[in-house]
Amino acid sequence: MLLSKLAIVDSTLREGEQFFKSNFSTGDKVEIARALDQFGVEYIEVTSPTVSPQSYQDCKNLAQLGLQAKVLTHIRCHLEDAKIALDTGVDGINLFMGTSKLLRQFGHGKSIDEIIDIATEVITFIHQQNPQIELRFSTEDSFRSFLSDLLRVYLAINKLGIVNRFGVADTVGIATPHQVYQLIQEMRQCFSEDIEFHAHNDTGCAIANSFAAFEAGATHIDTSVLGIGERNGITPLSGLIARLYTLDPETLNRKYSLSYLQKLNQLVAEKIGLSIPFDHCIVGEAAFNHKAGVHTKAVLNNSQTYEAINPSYFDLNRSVLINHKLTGKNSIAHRAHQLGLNLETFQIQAITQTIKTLAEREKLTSENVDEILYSYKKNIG
Ligand code: HCA
Ligand code: CU
Repeated sequence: MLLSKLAIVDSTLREGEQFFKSNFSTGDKVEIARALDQFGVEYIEVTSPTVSPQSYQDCKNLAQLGLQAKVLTHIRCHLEDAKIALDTGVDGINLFMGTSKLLRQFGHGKSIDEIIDIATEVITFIHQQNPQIELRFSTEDSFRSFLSDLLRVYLAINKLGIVNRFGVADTVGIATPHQVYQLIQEMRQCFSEDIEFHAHNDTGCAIANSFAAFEAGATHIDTSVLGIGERNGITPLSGLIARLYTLDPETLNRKYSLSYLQKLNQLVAEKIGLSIPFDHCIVGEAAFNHKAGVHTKAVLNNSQTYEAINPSYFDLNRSVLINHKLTGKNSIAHRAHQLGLNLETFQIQAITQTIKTLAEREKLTSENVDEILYSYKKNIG
């Protein structure tokens, strides 16, 4: 699968609404949708209009914003839901239905044959009402479903010749990258329609699983900003972007406004009342900090030595930290040079030793380091 052809289905406004801290107002939804559009995701998935009268209004409103991104809504595979969704003017409808034994027994209570019958009825109805609408059918809890059941459902629906894409959902975040690769590859061999993948992050594999899906031929990957969603969420947009960056930064940069990623994350973080996690890919506070002397020396010579991702694509800066006991003479010399201080090697060595000794005893700031450098120069000068 080519990176240029991959589409991101961002579900911050659907799966993200299921996050325990989310409570987006109409205004929040519009702001987030516009920000996602500015970043350049291809699709924006929004909460089902059947949830409440306000969700219905919001869905309609978002569909009419005139965004570049296609607006999708996500509904149960029910005729009643489909009628309401059709009324909102969305570009596409994402249908889903559980196929695992657990969901069939304790969720909707339907057999595989009944699932096929209902899906056929709903899909045919939607197509009759609006042949232009983009349709996706997804099996919920795909990785705890029998492969034979999944293929039976996909192939029966595919015969209708209506659905644009089939979805695979790792609903409880249980799949491994290997399993994801195998399932998508199997599907790829059975039909040529697009394939969407939705990964939960319960075992920390959401980004790796999404990438495995892409490698096996998935055409659409679901994300949410900061990964927000049910429990601990789904594939975070920044994580997917980081993973894809390593393939081909230039293509990625042409597809998306990478320099807007930080603002988009900040906006969503603000709306849910949390800060961006320090270790979040690209936009977390720690992402571009270099510390140990061995690292800082090499990074100052060539940043690629210890960076898979160049922060400048994202309008971010790297920090080379020198105010600690792990610091080294090369980084101190670099800082002295930046400050316009001309010091001999033996002097730099002495200053480095002073900084290391002091840092063992107390917390030093970068300003402290600069003061030490200035005062050394003054005393000897
Ligand atoms: C959920 C549904 C879903 C649907 C994914 C999809 C999941 O349990 O809330 O439509 O592809 O994780 O299975 O988000
Ligand atoms: Cu989900």
